[in-house]
Amino acid sequence: MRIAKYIFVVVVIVAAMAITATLALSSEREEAVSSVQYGVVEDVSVAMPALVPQPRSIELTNGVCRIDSGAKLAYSDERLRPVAEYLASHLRLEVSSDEGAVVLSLDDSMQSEEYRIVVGDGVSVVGGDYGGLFNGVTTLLQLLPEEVYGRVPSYPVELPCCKISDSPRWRYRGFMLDVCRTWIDKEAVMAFIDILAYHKINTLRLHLTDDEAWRIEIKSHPELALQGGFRGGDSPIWPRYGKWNERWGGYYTQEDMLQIIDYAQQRNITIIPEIDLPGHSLCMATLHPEVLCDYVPNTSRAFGYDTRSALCPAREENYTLIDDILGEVCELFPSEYIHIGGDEVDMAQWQRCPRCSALMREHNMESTEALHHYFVSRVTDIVARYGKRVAVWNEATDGGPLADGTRVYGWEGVKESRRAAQQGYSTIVMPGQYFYFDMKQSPREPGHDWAAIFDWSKVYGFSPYGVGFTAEECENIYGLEASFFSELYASHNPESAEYLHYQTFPRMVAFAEIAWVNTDERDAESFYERMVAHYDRLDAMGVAYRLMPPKVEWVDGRLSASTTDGAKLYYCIDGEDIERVYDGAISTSKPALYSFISHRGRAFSPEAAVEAHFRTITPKFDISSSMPESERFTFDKAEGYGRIARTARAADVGDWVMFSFDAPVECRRMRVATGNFQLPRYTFENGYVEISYDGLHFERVGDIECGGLVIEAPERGVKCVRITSTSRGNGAEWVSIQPPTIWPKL
Ligand code: TNX
Repeated sequence: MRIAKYIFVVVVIVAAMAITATLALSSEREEAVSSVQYGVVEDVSVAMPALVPQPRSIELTNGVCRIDSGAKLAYSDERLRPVAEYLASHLRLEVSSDEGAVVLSLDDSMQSEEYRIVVGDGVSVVGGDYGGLFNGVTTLLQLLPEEVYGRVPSYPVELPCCKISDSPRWRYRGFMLDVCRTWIDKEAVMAFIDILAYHKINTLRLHLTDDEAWRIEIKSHPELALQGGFRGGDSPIWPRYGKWNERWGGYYTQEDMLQIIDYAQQRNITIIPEIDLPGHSLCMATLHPEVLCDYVPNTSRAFGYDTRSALCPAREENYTLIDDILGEVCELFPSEYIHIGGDEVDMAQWQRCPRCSALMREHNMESTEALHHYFVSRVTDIVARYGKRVAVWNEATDGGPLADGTRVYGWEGVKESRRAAQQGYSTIVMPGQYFYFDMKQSPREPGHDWAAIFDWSKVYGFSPYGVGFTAEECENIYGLEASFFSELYASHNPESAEYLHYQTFPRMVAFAEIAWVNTDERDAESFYERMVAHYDRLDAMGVAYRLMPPKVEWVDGRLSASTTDGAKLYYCIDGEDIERVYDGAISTSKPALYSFISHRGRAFSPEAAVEAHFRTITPKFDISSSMPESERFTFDKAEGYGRIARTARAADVGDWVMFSFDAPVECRRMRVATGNFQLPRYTFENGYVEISYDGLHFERVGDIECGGLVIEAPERGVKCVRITSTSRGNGAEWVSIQPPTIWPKL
């Protein structure tokens, strides 16, 4: 992009000289020149900007094409009006249906989603269909200065004369957004659709229902969204994941959803809805306890991943309810497929259910997997009656072959994705260890880690053959999908897009590349260069992507830091809350005191430092509590710093957990917490922390957040820390207790 800017300056100078010369000419000539709104400047050439994803073929021809603000944007076919308007809104050019500097058209002999661009004396974008043309337009935007993403191009704009031909490897380049665990409103979804569209993603699957929420209006059962869209406060749905004290959430009305669908369609994105059945249905079951196997309404408080959440497959009325729901869903969404879930069903409840047993006997079913198969088949029939097909998570195939045309999403791993493909299903490959962007990007960053800890480079490294798919299996891959499950977003300021962006970008850039480009060959270094050049565009789009951690070195008493992604470096001295600009090596005998971070635009890196900065210590301590310890997860599990411990019952107001050290611990920082390591689950929902230097006198140091608290710079050696609950229950039958994390004095 820098070269392009340099050339731009040259062109402006050349243009200025030309204008000066023109002034000397006759008035008729003057008129002719000023009416030229676009054209080629031949004696100037310009480097091709870095394009992501990389097009199949690029040929650079001579010169640059200059376009003025008075130029028009024309389209050849009424069907192309939405994409013409889309492009015009970025370029701020007038749309015309006859002639223009930029012409959009269709060529039926080309494939779906294929396009070609010719930049010469004007710009022509030709698509095999609407999608093809849209793809071409997203490439055209990348040929232009990045200001187009802010919709403020400064005219004239210059783009290199070239010919580009391109088409995607996979017909389905998807992204799944979990809007349940964290409520993501209509505007935020649209804003994210914009960013996805710039990367040629063509499917957005909305995970609309789960244990924690129901996010889509169902007119025949309005309570599902009206009540199920909110948790906490006076809602019957229990609060979770850091939003404890308020009624929190929302849902999409059908009208909202139509707007989202339209908005996405203009951007070549199909919205696929997911109604997660029969598991992950605790929200629905809280509102309608009768859907469960257990007849007795089960009103005890429940939590995410709760085992009482599976619908009873043997309760006939459930199919009527599902029919009502899916009837509306099928009508609302134009997509061919409706995702009906099928993941993580706890079948123990079916095993205990007399109704399920009777049904199994009646149909000679030998396993609860067969019962699951029965359920999925019944729902498939319902969906088929509305003219649609079903998509399911991979576990749904465990009970036997599913109806022709069923699409399977392989999420548990590569093996499961391959199995679906071997069995002949149209398969979406989305193994968690490559494509779950709720996973951490390095060990000390936020995120889950059950599938893997990985950054963009692992995503970029994925190729079907590389992970063992055979050519035959590849035939059945319909596409790839990346995803963002949002349990952890709720406690990371969900009112801003920052956490969503940070987790998904630039991993999503790498994903867009491999889902598009038709090769299994990878060159991470050159891709990285292209990706960093693309950061100019992400900045202009306002994406808060993750930068690589700065590289930090301490050599001969000098501490230095560097980045490779064009970001600015800052450093912090431990104990101070100031970010200073880093402008050269720091002479110090205490490198561990310093930590570094980088920023550019809204993007930022994780903290980096010499290893000693992160070192923690493990002094001996004891846990005591007003609650008895669990038999299995005894307190000594946490006392050994290895694992977490549990209490044997839920907390009540006034319950406490105390950490008592054998000897007072001098430290610069200490974190004490209830709950699990990554997710605020099994915590004290509300409470406060007290510290004692002598084991007798306690002083309050703060309220807990997400179950714990970081105590900064204790004045003296810490003898005890006590966490006290100020609320009753936490949605589980126990409280988890983590070992403290203690950073020594530096
Ligand atoms: C597994 S993906 C799940 C989700 C969680 C996710 C967290 C799937 C079918 N089930 O319910 O949110 O892991 O990474």
